[in-house]
Formats: sequence, C-alpha cells, structure tokens
Amino acid sequence: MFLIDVLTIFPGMFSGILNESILKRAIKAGVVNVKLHNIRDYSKDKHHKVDDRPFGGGPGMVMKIEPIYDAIKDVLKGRKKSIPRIILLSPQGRALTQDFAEELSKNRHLILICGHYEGVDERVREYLITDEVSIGDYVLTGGELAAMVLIDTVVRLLPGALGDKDSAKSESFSNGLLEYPQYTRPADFMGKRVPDVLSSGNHKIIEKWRREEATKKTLLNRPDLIKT
Ligand code: 6GU
Repeated sequence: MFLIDVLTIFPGMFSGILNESILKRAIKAGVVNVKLHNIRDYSKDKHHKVDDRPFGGGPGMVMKIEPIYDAIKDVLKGRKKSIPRIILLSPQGRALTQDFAEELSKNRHLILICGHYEGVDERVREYLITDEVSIGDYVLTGGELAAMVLIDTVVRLLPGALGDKDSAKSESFSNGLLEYPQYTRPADFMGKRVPDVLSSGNHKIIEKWRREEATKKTLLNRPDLIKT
C-alpha cells in the first residue's frame, strides 16, 4: 500500500479532503494510507514551541529543526526497507506538474512536511529532505493546502484509486493541451444550444472539432503549454 505521512502543525485541516470523494474511497479500498502527525507533539520544550526568532534578526518566526527531525525519525522507525521521498512544501520549491506527480506516484512512501511562518530552518532543506515542492507562483499561509493538492494529484494516479467512470479524466493533461468543451443534456438551455457537430454522429469530425477547440482554449488561456 502507498503510504503518505504528513507532518503539520494543523492536522485538523486535512479531515475534509480525506473524508470525501475519491480520497475517501481510495483510503477505504486500501490503495493509500494517509497518516497525520502533529509536529507540536515532537516539541520537547515546555510550551510546545515549534518556531523561534531568526538568527541575524528580521521579521517573523522560523520553524525549528528539532521537532521536524524527531517527527521524521519517528515515522521512519521500523521501516528501514522502503526509501521514502521526504518533501518540504514551500513556495521556493520545484513546481508541481502532472509529470512530477506521476513520478511521485511511482514511489511507495511520501513524507510531506508543511512549512510555515517566515520560513523553515535551512538545515531542514540541507539535511532532512529529498525534495522541495511548490504548487504555484502565489503565497499560501502554510504548506497544508499545498500538501492536500499534492496528495489529491498523486493519489488519483494510483492503481485502483479511480473507478471506471473517472479514469478517463487522466487523459486531460497528458496530450499537453487543456480539455475540450463538454456538454450534456439538455441540448437547448434557454436558447443556448449545444454545438451541432456533437450530435452529428460523425466521430472523425467530432474528434477534429475537439482537437481544434482544445488548441484554441490552450492558446488563449495557457500559451506557455504550447511548445514552439
Ligand atoms: Cl508549498 N507553501 C506556501 N506557503 N505557499 C505556496 C506553496 C507552498 N506553493 C505555492 N505557494
């Protein structure tokens, strides 16, 4: 079974995504196990502090290395055989793409560390992790939402995670284009009609139309995806 250990100071944030829809089903089916660990439980200090002031001064707080080190050590205890990817979620990381998610889904064990505050002690990056991942060019208040995005993206790629009804969706990005427009009944909604070509029954023409629409949409919304 695929194992994901999440190190976070806000484990409660994850209950929503783990208890609904595809992730819930994948966990129930034994495709994946997601274990939440509160970093605060590993703080040895009497106030359970997980952050401290930055050396050299400056604003904000920095996440301490010891509780993270102890949490990783605990997670690895008795699991010497599997080599996990130890991933720090931070805006400075490598971009999460579909290709990278596919690579991650080929592993057996991920440890996700949710960064917070002004940052994480640089020695976490230097000595404890194998990867640093960002989900995009914007700033979140913490790594939790990014970890949830990573979990969702990776788990849906695992064999048995999606039912037959969903599995076609994995095609969406794999041709490098955005998805073509989809319609369902009614054929006429308040005078807005579904394109006639889709009711033509001519699969060649439908396929051509979909390819053109996908290309148009990609050029308009994501020209960077079209390799020149
Ligand atoms: Cl992984 N963390 C935070 N705090 N902000 C982000 C991010 C991660 N990815 C994009 N923005």
